[in-house]
Amino acid sequence: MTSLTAKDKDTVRAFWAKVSAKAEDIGKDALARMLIVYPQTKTYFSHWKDLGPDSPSVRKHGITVMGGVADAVTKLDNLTAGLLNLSELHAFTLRVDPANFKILSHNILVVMAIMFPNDFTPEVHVSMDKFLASLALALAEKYR
Ligand code: HNI
Repeated sequence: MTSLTAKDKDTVRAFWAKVSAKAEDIGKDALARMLIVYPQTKTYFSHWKDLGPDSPSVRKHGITVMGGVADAVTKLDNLTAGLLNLSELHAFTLRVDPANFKILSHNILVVMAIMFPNDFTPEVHVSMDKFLASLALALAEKYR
């Protein structure tokens, strides 16, 4: 996994500055999309009453997840250390299969491309893809 270049980091920070105001909508849509397109992920949310796109639980958790992404954007220089607690939570408490991190990251990219077609250039796409892959890797750190 190639690490993030200085250019990637600048691109991620600049793009995030543009889209972060819509982080709640991105998170909600990405989570709702993940639950529909990858139904096996529903097992982690069986305690929720409603898993539909308009469910308050999905909206609330979409906000939570994007809070984690926003935090990661501030820790681009050391995602592994920065996300250690979150990795522990997902590995030991929530027991989320790390393969799902890539799945959610993919859905976040798809939603960003839909919501910001002009800003989501191929250059932004590659840097955001590398950032979210590094985020997934950092979250999987405690599984090793
Ligand atoms: Ni995740 C809780 C961030 C991927 C299942 N998740 C959180 C919290 C954050 C978070 C932040 C709240 C922690 C706390 O309460 O202190 N999750 C992220 C991020 C990603 C991610 C940044 C990847 C981009 N989580 C996933 C995936 C799944 C997942 C892929 C399962 C498919 N996460 C959960 C569950 C919880 C959770 C389940 C607890 C939710 C609840 O109801 O308490």
